[in-house]
Amino acid sequence: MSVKKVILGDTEFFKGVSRVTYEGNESDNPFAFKYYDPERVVAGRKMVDHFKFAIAYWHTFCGTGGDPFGLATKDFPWLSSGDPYQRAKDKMDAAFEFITKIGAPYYCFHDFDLIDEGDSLQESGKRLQFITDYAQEKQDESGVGLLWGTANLFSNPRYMNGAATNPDFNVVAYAGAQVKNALDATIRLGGENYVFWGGREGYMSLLNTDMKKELDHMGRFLHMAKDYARSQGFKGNFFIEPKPMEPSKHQYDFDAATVIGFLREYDLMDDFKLNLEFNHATLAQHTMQHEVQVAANAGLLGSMDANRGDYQNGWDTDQFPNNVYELVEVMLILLETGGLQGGGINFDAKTRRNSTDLNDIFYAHIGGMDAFARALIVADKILESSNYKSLRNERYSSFGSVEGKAFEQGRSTLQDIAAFAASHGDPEKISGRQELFENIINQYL
Ligand code: XLS
Ligand code: NI
Ligand code: NI
Repeated sequence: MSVKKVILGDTEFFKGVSRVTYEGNESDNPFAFKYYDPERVVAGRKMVDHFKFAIAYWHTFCGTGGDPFGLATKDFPWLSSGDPYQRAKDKMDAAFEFITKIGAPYYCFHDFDLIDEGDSLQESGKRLQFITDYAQEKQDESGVGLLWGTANLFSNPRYMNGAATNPDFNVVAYAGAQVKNALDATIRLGGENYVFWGGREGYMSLLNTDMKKELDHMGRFLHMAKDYARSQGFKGNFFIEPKPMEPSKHQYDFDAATVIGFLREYDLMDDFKLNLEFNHATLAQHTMQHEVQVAANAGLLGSMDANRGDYQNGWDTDQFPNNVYELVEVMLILLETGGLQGGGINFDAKTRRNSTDLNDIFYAHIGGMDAFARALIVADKILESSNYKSLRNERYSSFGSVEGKAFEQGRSTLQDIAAFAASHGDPEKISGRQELFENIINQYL
């Protein structure tokens, strides 16, 4: 899928910026890509298809910079109408103007990013249908697709004790109604995937929590959602997005390994994969590389939420990704394991609270897309031209011996390898040469 043309509503919101194009790294134009060239083929695929970049509706068009210590700082002109329906249309005009100007082939949303929640389930459903119709028009005009939809099951106070894992069945059922509507919208808009991020699916204190019961409920809920979507013809993937904490003290979808265990236990492996987020990985005390590798090992690497954390702050700062060295490590794994299954790269990132110009939104996304593009090019070169793979393989070469193979293939016993050890004496010290591996990335950057 690629963007057909720039789509303007009645008002042009991002005045003075036209379609962002690739100009190469000699260009000084801050509104041009230096590395992201959608048509360029790397490792057998166009860049546009490697990444499937998506714009996150919530941060980019709804996030006005408020934090626990202060009010909104960003005066988004598309939020000025007093009428929720008109405001939603204006916001969508701004969104499609930005998405088509930046040339992203996809976007992602929560139900109530698109339009404000109403004061009853009925009114909310009506609103969502209204804006889904409008989104359909916008998508058709532009060629932009929906990478994934989701339901916001964490902002409304009714979810303070959880959504699918709420101890009150009334709330669980309400969450079900909301997910049903969000699935309907996603399906109608040709959404390729559907995400569950369980911000409030967890606990604040185990003293008042029956964890086993709550996890069983979550398993049931996900089965129901999946069965409903399949019955409506949805062919895409469901993704679970792990995060260890924030807003809950402990979230059930802690990290990739935990989610994979959950999916196995509740028999959801056939329909669900993972949507991994950089800043969530680091909150779980992992690197993103670790999370990506864990998911790929299980064949469940679905999609990514791109951002970065902060070395000093311990929370989800959701900054735009710019650490090319780190991204190269991620792209190496992606290229070696066959890439994302069904998903793409969604910029779940926000400009800083004091980045108050509309142009900042362009700089941020251009920077992020360029960082990924550069990392892809470098990772491909490393795999194609350096001795990276052979150096790593060499570390495992002793498993190529007769005894090593017998071990790997399950043909030897503990007595066998004990006898092998007895006849071979103390192993030699073999360096892991970490610094040498690290230098390879720098050499190709
Ligand atoms: C929050 C999550 C959220 C999900 C979608 O930390 O990243 O934005 O991506 O609900
Ligand atoms: Ni996310
Ligand atoms: Ni996040």
